[in-house]
Amino acid sequence: MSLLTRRRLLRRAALSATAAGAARNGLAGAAAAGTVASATTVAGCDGTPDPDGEADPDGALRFPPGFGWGAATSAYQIEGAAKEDGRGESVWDTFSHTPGRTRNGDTGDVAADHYHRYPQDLDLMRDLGLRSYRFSISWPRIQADGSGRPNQRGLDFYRRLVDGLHERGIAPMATLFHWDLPQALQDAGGWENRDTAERFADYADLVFRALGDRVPVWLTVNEPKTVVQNGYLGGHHAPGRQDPAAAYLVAHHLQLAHGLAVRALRATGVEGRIGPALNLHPCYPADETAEAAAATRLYDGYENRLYLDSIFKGAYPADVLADLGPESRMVRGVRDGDLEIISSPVDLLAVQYYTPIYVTGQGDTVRRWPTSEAEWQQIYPEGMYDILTRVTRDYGRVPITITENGLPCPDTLAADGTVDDTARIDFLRDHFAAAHRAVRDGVPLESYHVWSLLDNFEWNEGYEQRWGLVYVDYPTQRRVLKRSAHWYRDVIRRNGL
Ligand code: IFM
Repeated sequence: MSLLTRRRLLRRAALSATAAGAARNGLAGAAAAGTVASATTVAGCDGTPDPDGEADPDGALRFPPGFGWGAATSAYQIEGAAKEDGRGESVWDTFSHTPGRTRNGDTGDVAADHYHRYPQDLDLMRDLGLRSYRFSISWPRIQADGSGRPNQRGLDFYRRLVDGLHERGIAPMATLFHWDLPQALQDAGGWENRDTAERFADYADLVFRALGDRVPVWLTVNEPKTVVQNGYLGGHHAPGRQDPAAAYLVAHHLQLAHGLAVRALRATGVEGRIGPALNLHPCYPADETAEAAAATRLYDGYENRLYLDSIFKGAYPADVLADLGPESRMVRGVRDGDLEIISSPVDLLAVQYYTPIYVTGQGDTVRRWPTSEAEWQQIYPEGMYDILTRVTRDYGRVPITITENGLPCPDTLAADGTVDDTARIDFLRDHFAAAHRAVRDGVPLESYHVWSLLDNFEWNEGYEQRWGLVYVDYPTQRRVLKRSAHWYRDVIRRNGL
C-alpha cells in the first residue's frame, strides 16, 4: 500500500480521535485564521440550461415546477423501540452499548421515539409542506437475524408509515440500508463476507414485494464510503474496526450489494425507481503544485470515483486499484461479473453533500473554510455546485436527488418556546442557491432533502449534535419547529428563495 494511502488512513484515524473532542460552540475555524483560498473547481457541466431554473425578474430563485422539497432521516437515528415487535439487534445496538464508543454512552434505544410517535411526525411533515420524505428501513426489524422469513410486524410499521405519507400528499423515498446491519450477519463476518451482499438482496426482495406498491423511489446503500472509512478505517462507527485491508473489501461488497438490490427490484417486476445514495466530496488541491494536483486526483478516486465509476462506468478507477495493489484483499475479492452487477442501470443518483476536501502534495488534508460542530465539515456551498455539475459532466444526465445536506447547530429551547437557528437558515439558503445555479446550468436535479427532519442520534456523537429542522426535547419527546423549519416552509411554499 502506497505512502499516500497510508497517510490517508492515518489522517482518518486522527480525525476520528479529534472528532471526539471537537469544539461545541458553533462555527469556528480556518477562515478566521485568514487561510481562505479560492478553490480550484472541477465544475463545468455541459448540460442543457434549464429555463425553469432561472431567476425570476423579481430576483427570486425559483426551482422547477413540482420540485421535491423534502427532509431525511434514518431508522436507527430516530425510531427507538429497539426491542419491540420482533426487531433483532444491529451492529449499532452492539456498538452503542459498548462502553466508550459513543459520547455520553448514548444509544438508539429510544432516540426520537419515532416508532411510537410517527403519526405526530407525519403531521409535522404535512405542516411543513414537505413533498418528499426520505427514511430508511431497519433491516433487523424485517429480518431479526438478517435472513429467512420476514417479520410481519416490522413490515406493518413501514406500511403504516408510507400509507400515512400518501394520506398527507408526501412521496415516500425509502433507503434499504442505513448502517444498521443485523448483528447476526456481523457475527458471520459482516460486510467482509461476500455472502452478506447476497443476504442484502434477499432482504431487499422481501421489502420490494411488501411495500413496492407504495414506494416510488428506493435507495440501496446509504453512504458506503462512511461504512468503509468510519467503520473500518477510523473505527469510530460500528463495527469499530481499524483494518485498511478489510476496509476496501467491504467497499466492494457494499457496491455488490447495491447492484444485487437493483437487480432484485427489476426481477420482482415491481414498478419503482432505484439508485445509490452516495456522499460525495469535491476534492481540491491545497496549493498550486503538481504534487498537490496528483494527490488530489488519487484522493478523489477514494472519495468519489471508487463508488461512481463502478456504478456508472462498470470499472473501479485504475489509480485506486493500483494504489491498493494487486494483492490487496479488495482486488483479490473482485470476481468475474461483479462489475456488471454493480453497474446494473439505475434510475437516479442520490447525492449527499456536506463538505469539500483540500489535499496537500503529501496527501494530507487541510481546512479552508469555517467548520461546524461536526469537525469534519467545512462550510462551502460552492462545493454543492461543483459536485452536482461534475457528476452530470462526468457521468451523464442521470436524474439527481439530493438526499442529505444540513448543519449541526448548538440549538437550545428558549423560555418562550422558540429555537433560533439562524446559522442553519444561512447555511441552507446558500446551499439551495448553489443547487439552483446547478439546475440553471443543466443539472437534472429533481429534489432536495434537508438532513434532518428531527434532531436524532448522531452515531458516535450521540445526542449532542442537533441536525434537525425540528427540535426534540429528549426527556419529554416534545417536538418544536425551529426557526429554520418555519423558514423552510416558506421556501417550499414559494418553490424557491
Ligand atoms: O447523521 C448522518 C447520516 O446518518 C449520514 N450522513 C451524514 C449525517 C450527518 O453526519
